[in-house]
Amino acid sequence: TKLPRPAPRQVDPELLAREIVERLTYRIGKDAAAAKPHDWLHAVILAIRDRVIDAWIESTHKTYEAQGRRVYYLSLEFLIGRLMRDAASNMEMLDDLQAALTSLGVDLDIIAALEPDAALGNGGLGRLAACFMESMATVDVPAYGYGIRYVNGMFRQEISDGWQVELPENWLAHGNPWEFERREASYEVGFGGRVDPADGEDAGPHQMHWRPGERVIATPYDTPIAAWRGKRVNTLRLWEAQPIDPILLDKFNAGDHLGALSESNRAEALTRVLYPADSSPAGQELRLRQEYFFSSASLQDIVRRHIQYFGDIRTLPDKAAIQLNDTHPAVSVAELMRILLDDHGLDFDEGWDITRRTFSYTNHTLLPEALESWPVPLFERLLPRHMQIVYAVNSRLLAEARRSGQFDDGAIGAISLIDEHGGRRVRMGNLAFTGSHSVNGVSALHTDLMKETVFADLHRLYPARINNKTNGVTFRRWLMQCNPGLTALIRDAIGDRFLDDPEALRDLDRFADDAGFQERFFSVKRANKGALSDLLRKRVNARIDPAALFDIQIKRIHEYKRQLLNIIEAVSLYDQIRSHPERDWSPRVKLFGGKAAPSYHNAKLIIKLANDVARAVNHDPAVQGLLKLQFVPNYNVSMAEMMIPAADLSEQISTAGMEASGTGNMKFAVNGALTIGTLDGANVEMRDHVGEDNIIIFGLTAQEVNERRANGYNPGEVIGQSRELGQALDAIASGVFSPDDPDRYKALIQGIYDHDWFMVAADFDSYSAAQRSVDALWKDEGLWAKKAIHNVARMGWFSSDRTIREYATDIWKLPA
Ligand code: DL6
Repeated sequence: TKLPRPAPRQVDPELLAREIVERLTYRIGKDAAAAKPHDWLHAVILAIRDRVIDAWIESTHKTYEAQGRRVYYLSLEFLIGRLMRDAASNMEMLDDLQAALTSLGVDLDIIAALEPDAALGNGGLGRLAACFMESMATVDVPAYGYGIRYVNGMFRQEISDGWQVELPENWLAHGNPWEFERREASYEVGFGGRVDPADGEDAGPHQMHWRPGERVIATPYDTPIAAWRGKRVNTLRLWEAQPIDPILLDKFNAGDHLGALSESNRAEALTRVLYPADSSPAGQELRLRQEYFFSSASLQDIVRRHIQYFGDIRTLPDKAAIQLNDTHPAVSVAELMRILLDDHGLDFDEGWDITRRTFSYTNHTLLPEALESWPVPLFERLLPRHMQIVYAVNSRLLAEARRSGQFDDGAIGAISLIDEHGGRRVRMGNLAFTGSHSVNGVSALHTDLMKETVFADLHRLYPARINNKTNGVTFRRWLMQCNPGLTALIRDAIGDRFLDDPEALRDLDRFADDAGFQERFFSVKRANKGALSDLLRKRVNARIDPAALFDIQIKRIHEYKRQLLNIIEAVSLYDQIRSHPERDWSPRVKLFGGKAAPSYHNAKLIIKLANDVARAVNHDPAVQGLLKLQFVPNYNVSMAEMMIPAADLSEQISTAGMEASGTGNMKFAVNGALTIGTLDGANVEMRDHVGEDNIIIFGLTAQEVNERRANGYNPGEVIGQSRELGQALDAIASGVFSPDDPDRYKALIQGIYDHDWFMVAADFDSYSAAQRSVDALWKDEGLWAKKAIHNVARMGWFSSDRTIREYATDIWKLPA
């Protein structure tokens, strides 16, 4: 039977204005005269949301009717940022919205700035998940994203006396009009307790009965994610932990008011905070509890949906493709096995076959400290049934490896799910690898290195499993929304085709030499730089000249990303300008932004150093108008949307072999910044696409880094041969920039002399020479513009739509 559905809505400014006022009146309970900017924001979001919901319901019907395979993207992080402009633009109602608000006397920019950033992620991995959600909708992949609804997402960074201070960011303070609580789809998630053999005559040989000692409720909140042109709307389902008994009345009545709430507090703590660790596991019980909590709730939901629509658990792999975004959800492999064995009575081999055909896994880092593993006693205490399953999988895995006759004891040890060195630990990477039919890296170089390093032995055992899927970014947010000036200029030149097919940007190539186009290109860039300068003046009272070269490094602060190399080079440049004021220097503004994990001492010290150097340089009249440094506090998605369109030079200078891909590198290039970078991560493929004349590459390759490390690299000797490097290091180490605490940077700099794991000294001269070539190029406006335009024109391949199409065809086996 056909059930009634509302008629599709029209969009025109007048109607939209009426709808906004209606939402304001009946949903928020205010009239226009009393409404505050936040009320308008919510009323506007509700009006946009209604249109998104129409398309959402339509998409859900379409998916059910198709009876096809759905994708489930499990990720502990979704760094989605603001949604209002994104949704309005994707629903093609931004112009009408602007007109509607103008007629109501409301400024869109003012209310848009009030929307909090949903910062449920640390950096690249979480932002990639957000781009993928939008691209999956856009390329018409029926998908659910599953994650955690953290109350406090990424911390707010303040800079106090140059030091990072972490404060809680409360994105839910004014409520969240985007989400829908779905209590009816709640599940219980257990921890601890004991495991008994399953009773009953028809119990399978591998069936067990887990009796958890503790239980919490997982309640989902759904956010619709709209495709470009509203073609499909998918769901981001985030879990919140709730207690089974919100209050223990007997304790309360006995006068123990705090004790009565203890269970409630314990449950709520589970989804309270995002771990602010990037590339290193938090190493805490709560983190493992979070991982299992969202994995179990998501798996229960997926299996429930499958049984409801298809009836037979054995067809799960035909209808569900579950992508593990790094190892954070890797315990899902054991959880699905538990469900198949214990709840559905399948035997082990059949369960394992279904599991492997359902899961696939993406690796995002080779850094040893980021390869998650959990102490066996902790894993066993928290997840006793899963521990049994891990052991059972492991014994089969190791038997298979032995049978293959390819491995000695050392290699068998590397394949094992249990790391036997020191304390015994469960290796989550190996579990994810073994339990998946596909394992992918995120750039060509990274994938090659995966095969040679962390997964070398597993790769030998399963040579067809590793594949590459180079990352991408959504051009809707990272070009069309964040850079409307450039988007309009491109449309003017080559028409609208690139809006639907980013590869069509290639048509812009023929304008690279056109002086008139170059001039218009520069004037868009100058306007973006002006807007950023205004913002920084308001935020941090910085005075920066939009005519200078904007040289920007924004990303998490990490030694391998080498903000330190950039700062040391700035110190050296500062020295050179002072020594040779007569030279024709190119005026530069160096901008830094990024957060350091709170427990990462050196990263926090690097932030302080950036601020110390900035203070000295910015106050020195000798370099006025030639060099300026600014650390931009609280870098987040919204700040990236301002900084990237304003950049002339993008710093992608990680130690080769250490950055898995990078995605900031792509965002800058498509917005017309030139990249100065190493041959690391996706920089390698960017060079291939934009052409080596249009990117500034320097430094050791990944292979050379390896060789240097293997052959007894001597940084002291390298420093001895570079006067400029030696002087800059001495200045920093001797307290020139920290007169209040002259020894502040001694140990940091000594680390470069002693071991220099990140090859700062080895790459310094090459980096410095590359920077001087940038200075020279800056003086040739025409040539600079030509290269920048080639970058915009040739970056279409780095759209996350392309990446998602590759996942869909190669891994999820969806019809093309
Ligand atoms: O794949 C997304 C992103 C890459 O672009 C970065 O190069 C990589 O560092 C980042 N990895 C992480 C690692 N976290 N863990 N585990 O964020 O992934």
